[in-house]
Amino acid sequence: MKENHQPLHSYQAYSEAEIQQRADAFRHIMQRRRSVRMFSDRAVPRDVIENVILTAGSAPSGANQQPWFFCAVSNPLMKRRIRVAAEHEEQAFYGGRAPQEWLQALAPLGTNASKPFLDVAPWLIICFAQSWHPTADGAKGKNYYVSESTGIAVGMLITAIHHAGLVTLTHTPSPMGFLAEICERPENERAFLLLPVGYPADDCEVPLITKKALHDIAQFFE
Ligand code: IYR
Repeated sequence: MKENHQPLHSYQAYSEAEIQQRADAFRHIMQRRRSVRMFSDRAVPRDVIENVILTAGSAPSGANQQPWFFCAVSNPLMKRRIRVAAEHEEQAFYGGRAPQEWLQALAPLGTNASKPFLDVAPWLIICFAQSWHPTADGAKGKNYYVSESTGIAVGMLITAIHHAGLVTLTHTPSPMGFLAEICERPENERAFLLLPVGYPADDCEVPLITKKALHDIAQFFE
């Protein structure tokens, strides 16, 4: 055995039939996920949020540097501050900063600068990416594959939220500088994504969209 290694104790073996059944069943679970913009204010217990963040934290990362940090906000005053700041940015975006082509791409989603979900949803999880790490002697240490790693962690976070029975939205107010300020994050971190988490509103609606077919997203070389 290599130094600092151990046998793969955690692997769970299944028969090929079980693997086929599990892959198919999980696809059906995940295909029910939708990005939700209309939230209920119903509370979600903190331990659920702790668990989905720990699932995200189990993601693979470049050199296992785990270059992510999550701020979970249920404090109403802080949610309000975030909403006000995000809507301020979005007003600039929808009111002129966004190129016409981008606004046209967003039109089918019916989004605009109003972001009520930012103070209605019981939790906001803000994901920060750590562009570098402070070394022992106070220098800037290099982090590897930061966007890839953080993107994978957020993908697992979204999967965990959906699997738990809650809904979320990958919200990207842009620019997101205000989030590091409000959350008082250190200078090596930049906001990566903001996810409101909770239950859908009773009258929740989602845009009519479709996902690409297998042949549009994959090619097999056998
Ligand atoms: N950040 C803006 C615009 C927006 C961008 C994408 I990419 C979307 O999928 C939806 C909206 C907003 O949140 O309104």
